[in-house]
Parts: sequence; structure tokens; C-alpha cells
Amino acid sequence: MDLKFKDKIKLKLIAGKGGHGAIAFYKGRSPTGGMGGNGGNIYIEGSALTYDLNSINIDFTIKAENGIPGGDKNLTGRNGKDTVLLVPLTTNIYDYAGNLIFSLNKDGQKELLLKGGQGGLGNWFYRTKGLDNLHRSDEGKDGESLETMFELELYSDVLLIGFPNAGKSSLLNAITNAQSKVASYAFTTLNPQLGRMDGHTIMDLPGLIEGTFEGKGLGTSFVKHTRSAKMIMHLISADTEDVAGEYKKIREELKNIDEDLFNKPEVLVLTKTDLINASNIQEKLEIAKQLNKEALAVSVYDLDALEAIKNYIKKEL
Ligand SMILES: Nc1nc2c(ncn2[C@@H]2O[C@H](COP(=O)(O)OP(=O)(O)OP(=O)(O)O)[C@@H](O)[C@H]2O)c(=O)[nH]1
Ligand SMILES: [Mg+2]
Repeated sequence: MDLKFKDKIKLKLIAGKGGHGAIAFYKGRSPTGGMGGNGGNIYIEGSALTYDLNSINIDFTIKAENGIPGGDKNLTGRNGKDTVLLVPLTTNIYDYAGNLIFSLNKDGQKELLLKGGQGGLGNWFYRTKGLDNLHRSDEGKDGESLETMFELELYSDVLLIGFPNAGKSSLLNAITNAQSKVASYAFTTLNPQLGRMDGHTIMDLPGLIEGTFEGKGLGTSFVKHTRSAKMIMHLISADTEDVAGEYKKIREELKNIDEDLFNKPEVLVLTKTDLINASNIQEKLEIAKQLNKEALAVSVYDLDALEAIKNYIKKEL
């Protein structure tokens, strides 16, 4: 899923055109051509089961079905089928001028984006309008069309942040239903990953390094996905020599990346405590508490500590 993660697409959307009105006659004389059906509409619907914009499987243009032409015996053509585009939460839809048209942030929220064109009138409609009009029928109207930009902004309550290899994905997997990729090399996580824990959403982010704010490492394109988060868990591996130094580097980086991100409430979490001995853990935790008074320590192998992390999150949210 990583490589295909799509959080921004440009789309030209065209609602269906109305069907032609028919020209038909009963016994060659009286007009009986029916109306065309209306063109299909285009709806956008928010879906909690959709993770990225890949669900919209398209090229650049999406068209709803045209209305079916009218028939004889004054039959109205069938309406074109509506097109419903399912999008993840939250998807913001803009026109090319950058105006926000809709923001879909609820599961099942369905908005009519473009209306299909009306079907044309058949010659039955004009039967009383004189001889000149006996062969008259109208074309269906064009459907509305729009060039749009869909932009996904993922929702989360808690962000896991830290240097590569700090153990962010491992912690996400340990406390939520997620299966984020874990490996001993840097930048294993390429895109934001989500997990659910007791109704809360935790987001695991790509590792930060010095200079992320200027595009180093994986850059800052993830930032828009952090806006909804209420708190940050800042992870540092307990086997780090200079906990204070690393903590300050990441804080500095966050400040450079985004002021709002920097200002979110934060808790420092020492990870991988199983790698060091008990007295060393205490020592490092003391240092951590001076940097961040609520600091915690955890290992993915320590079930009590994992429970404490979960409880902390539930208490804070
Ligand atoms: N011993 C031990 N190893 C851990 C623990 N948590 C993570 N690791 C190991 O640390 C390495 C990095 O873990 P990840 O969870 O991939 O780290 P990350 O912060 O998500 O890394 P990036 O995605 O590259 O930023 C892996 O080899 C993990 O197995 C832990 O609690 N104890
Ligand atoms: Mg990771």
C-alpha cells in the first residue's frame, strides 16, 4: 500500500448529458416522441473504509452516464445512472481556483457535486404548437462539469513522531489493530499509517531527521495529515546515548516544519527499554522527565508498559 498511497488527485468531472427528445408519429401523423432521460449526477460520498484516493480508479476524467433518448408512444427515456465517488475521510474538494467546494469528514456523508443535464422534449410535447413544430424535438442539456482537485487529509487523535528506527511502527502495531511495516533500517515507513485503539486513531509517521523541514529524508508532505491530531507521542529509543540532545533536535525540527505541529501537547516516550538494564532505564527516565514531565518508558515486550501507554492516551483524549 505504501507506494501507491495517493493523497492528491486532479479530476475532471462531467455529469451526464440529457437524452435527446424523440421524433416519432402514430400512424405517420400524430407526434408521439417522448422526452429524453436526465443525465446522471455525480455524488461524492465519505467512507471510513477507504484509506486513500486510489479507490478512485481513473484517468483524468470521470463521466456520469448520459440520459437515454425518448421513445415513441411518448415514452420518456431512462435517466443516466448516477456516479458515486467514495472518498476517504477527510477529503477536501477544490475547484482549480482553489475554492473549497466540499469537505467530507463523516462516514456516509453524501453530497451532490454535479447535476446531470435535463432530457430534451420530444415532438409529442409540441403536438399542439402548429404544423411547423411537428418535427420538433430538443437535444438534452449538457451535464454540469468541473475541474477539481481532491485532497486527502487523514484524521488522527495521536501522532507517533521520532527519528527513524525509534520504534514508532512497532508501538503502533503493539497498541492498535495496525500492521505497519517494521524493520531495522531507516525510513521503513514511507507514508502515514493508521491504527485504531478503543475508538481512537493513532498515526505512525515517517521518521524525521535534521533537515526534514527543507525536504531531507522523506520531506514534509505528511504535515497536512497531522492537523486533526490532539497530541504527539515523541519516541526516543532508550538505548540512545544523548536523550536530551535527540529530544531537542526533534523539537527544533518540528518547530521548523510546522508551528501548529510544534505546539500540540506532547509526551516523551522512551522505547525499547528491554535493550538496557533497569538502573539505566531509571537514569534515562529521570532525564526524560526533566525534558517533559509526563515522560513514559515502554518496550513492545512489556505488556504492562504497553497498557500504561494505552491508558495514558485514553486519559489525555
Ligand atoms: N528490542 C526492541 N526492539 C524494538 C522495539 N521496538 C522496535 N524495535 C526494533 O527497532 C527497529 C525499528 O523499529 P520500527 O518500529 O520499524 O521503527 P520506526 O520508528 O517505525 O522506523 P521508521 O519507519 O524507519 O521511521 C526494528 O528492528 C524493531 O524490531 C522494542 O521495544 N524492543
Ligand atoms: Mg516506521
